[in-house]
Amino acid sequence: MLEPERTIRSTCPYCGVGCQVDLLIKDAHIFRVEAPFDVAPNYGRLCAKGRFGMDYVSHPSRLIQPLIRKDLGQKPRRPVGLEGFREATWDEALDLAAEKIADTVRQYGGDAMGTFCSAKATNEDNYLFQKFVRAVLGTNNVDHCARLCHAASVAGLQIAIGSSAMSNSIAEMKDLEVFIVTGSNTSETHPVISTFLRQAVVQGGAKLIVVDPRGIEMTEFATLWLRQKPGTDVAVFQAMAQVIVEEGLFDHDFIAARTEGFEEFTGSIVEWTPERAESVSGVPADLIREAARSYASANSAAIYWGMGISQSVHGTDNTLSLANLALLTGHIGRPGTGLNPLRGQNNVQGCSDSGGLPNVYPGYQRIDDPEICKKFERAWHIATEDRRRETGNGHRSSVSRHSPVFRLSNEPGLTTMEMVDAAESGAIRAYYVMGENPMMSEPDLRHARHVMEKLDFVLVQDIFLNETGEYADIILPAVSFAEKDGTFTNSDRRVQKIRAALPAPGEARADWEIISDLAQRVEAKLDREHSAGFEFEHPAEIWDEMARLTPPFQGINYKRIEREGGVHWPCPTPDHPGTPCLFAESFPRGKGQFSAIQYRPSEELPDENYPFILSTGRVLYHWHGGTMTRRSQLDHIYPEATVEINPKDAHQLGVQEHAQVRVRSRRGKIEVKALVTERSPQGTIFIPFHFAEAAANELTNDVRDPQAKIPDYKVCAVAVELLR
Ligand SMILES: Nc1nc2c(c(=O)[nH]1)N[C@H]1C(S)=C(S)[C@@H](COP(=O)(O)OP(=O)(O)OC[C@H]3O[C@@H](n4cnc5c(=O)[nH]c(N)nc54)[C@H](O)[C@@H]3O)O[C@H]1N2
Ligand SMILES: Nc1nc2c(c(=O)[nH]1)N[C@H]1C(S)=C(S)[C@@H](COP(=O)(O)OP(=O)(O)OC[C@H]3O[C@@H](n4cnc5c(=O)[nH]c(N)nc54)[C@H](O)[C@@H]3O)O[C@H]1N2
Ligand code: SF4
Ligand SMILES: [Mo]
Repeated sequence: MLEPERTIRSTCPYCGVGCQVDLLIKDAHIFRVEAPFDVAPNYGRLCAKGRFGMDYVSHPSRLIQPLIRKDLGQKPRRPVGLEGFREATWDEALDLAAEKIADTVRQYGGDAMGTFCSAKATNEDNYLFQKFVRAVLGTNNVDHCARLCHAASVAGLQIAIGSSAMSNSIAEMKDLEVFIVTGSNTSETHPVISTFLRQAVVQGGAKLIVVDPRGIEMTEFATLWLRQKPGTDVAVFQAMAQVIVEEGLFDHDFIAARTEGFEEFTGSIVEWTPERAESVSGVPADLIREAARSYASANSAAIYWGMGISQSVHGTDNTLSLANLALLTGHIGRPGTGLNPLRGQNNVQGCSDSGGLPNVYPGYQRIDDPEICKKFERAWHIATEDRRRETGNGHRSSVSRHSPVFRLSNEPGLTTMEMVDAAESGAIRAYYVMGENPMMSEPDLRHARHVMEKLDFVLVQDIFLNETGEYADIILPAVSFAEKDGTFTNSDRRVQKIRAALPAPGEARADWEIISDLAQRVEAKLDREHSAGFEFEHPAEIWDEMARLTPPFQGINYKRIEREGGVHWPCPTPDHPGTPCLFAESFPRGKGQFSAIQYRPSEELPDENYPFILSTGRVLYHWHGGTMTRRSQLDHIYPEATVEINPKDAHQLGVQEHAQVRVRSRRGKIEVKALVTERSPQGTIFIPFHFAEAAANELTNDVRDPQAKIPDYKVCAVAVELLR
């Protein structure tokens, strides 16, 4: 057996569970991954990706040198592989990137930049990224994949309670009494969490209510399975609320003390009887009644959800319909209860927390609050000149004689999908994409490609050349999680460490180092009098700067994380224990807000020409656009694109197991291998979006939820035909 040269404790780079791992290293390779039994949140458990999926780190196609496009400046921009780039030194690549960015800002203003930070990168990387965007480029156009993910959960929870993180902890899961899992294929997407949920049922006798159109593995140990038609959640959850109200199962005291809007809400659900919901959703009325009684009469009951709720044209309403249930029953603010959106990426919670959003600084401090804005301007040495002169002679006009004084923008920036629109209209001229792959993850890729072709300048920073990198003018090679220090924040808000276990491949540098170098070059080109501050020796210093400016992080530092393994924010002071369970006393918005909402059908429903609903999502062995997992041995287990088809539909189409089929929508077509399975309800097919050669997003629709701006990845209309 191989003996490790060293063993390094780190955090899994895949999903938001944030499993703690021990990386066993020999000859500059991770040759085995183990999990410590004594450490939260996974206590020795790992899934296939954590255990076997880390080998992407040593894949020969890792980027090891900066690259510059050979046909730089040619329009329209075409996607090219490695052969379309030439190697460059860091100096050349960064200088050119800085020149292009500074040009864009000078010519069109900072708002002409569209920037994407990364839920794969650390809190420190993302803090610095948004600092660069805000304090140097002068725009709030910064967003990340959360927009394509839990945006509607965030929008709904903000309305209902004024916070958007998961309210309760992973540690509570094994002791649940009753819980609802909806729109979450937990055993494939948060596998270690699913083992705790399963333990609650199998060992603790907990009751699980699954509300999901697909026959996912979670249904196998569910007490109740409500199999609704895709996109009909509001009807089902409103009807559950109707039962709870009609049968008097609600919590009077909680409603009186901690909520508002109850009267209006009850008025809005009177007509949503289980029978009416059945006619819309196909879920038998009695099942809805049973689920409502079970959830409402438990001492404690929790709700967990995923993309089936959020990625919808009415994702915000879906979320509100879940929040209504928790507020009705008082199942929030205690262990074993709560509203729990399971966060997807390893650090999507942290990327948002660190200010990677267009409307807030770190810690969700609003960019349009003048006091907050002043705080950040002071910390980032902005407009100091301006302030001096203001206090000196009382008016600002004197300063604009030379050049306008730079201030932080208090205009909310554009969201991911709005940036695509702005790039199309020409309002955005250049992109900076760190650790995302929009050319696989955005809906309607034909449209997304068209937009990429038009941009003046595209800067990509990644560990591999992905489908988005193919459109880049310059590619900056980043190190992976295994080659740097930093922190990730998992789904239950626990800030945990990653630690450098391997040397950087080639000349690759940590994201924070790249950003800080680039930022200083752009500052120089824009003749900024003072640097906003990008000189750091170690990510711990970046964390400390962010924590100083962010009240809920102020009690957290690297030493403490080292000592305790991880700390749950909010943690306002060094002697605060951290907060695994939120909202015991009150909600951030004060009282919980009931919402009167109405069921609305999905946007693009099947018709004669496109008779099936397409639902897209994930499988256990792959990750999003596949950039990482398809460069791992996991790809041997699940090597090709598939479509799940119900046996009755397959029969009608003449499709046998493993036949090749073509799937078409109004936007594109792909060819995939059929899996004939009852997992798919009749009339709905399911395609994972991991495979570039048959990208599900060629088919999807970019129609969005009006509040959350999230596209509907779960319902569009397609046609299926047998190829061979
Ligand atoms: N293996 C793997 N794990 C991952 C990821 C990955 O790419 N691969 N990605 C991570 C990320 S970023 C995320 S966001 C999470 C996502 O985790 P999930 O949300 O669990 O992932 P999806 O595959 O999108 O599954 C959504 C579920 O919603 C159901 N659904 C579809 N339509 C509806 C509907 O109308 N209503 C309801 N209630 N449910 C519906 C689907 O049947 C499915 O069970 O996974 C994370 N974990
Ligand atoms: N059809 C369909 N589309 C979807 C969804 C769906 O359910 N259906 N789900 C949506 C959801 S929930 C999400 S979250 C998005 C995800 O969409 P993206 O975030 O665009 O997808 P990823 O493939 O995770 O992209 C991560 C990139 O980061 C790189 N990377 C990894 N580690 C590092 C690092 O340390 N530094 C840097 N710089 N780069 C790194 C990887 O190589 C990869 O290129 O997809 C969305 N798209
Ligand atoms: S459950 Fe998530 S964090 Fe844990 S090993 Fe699997 S992918 Fe990694
Ligand atoms: Mo996600």
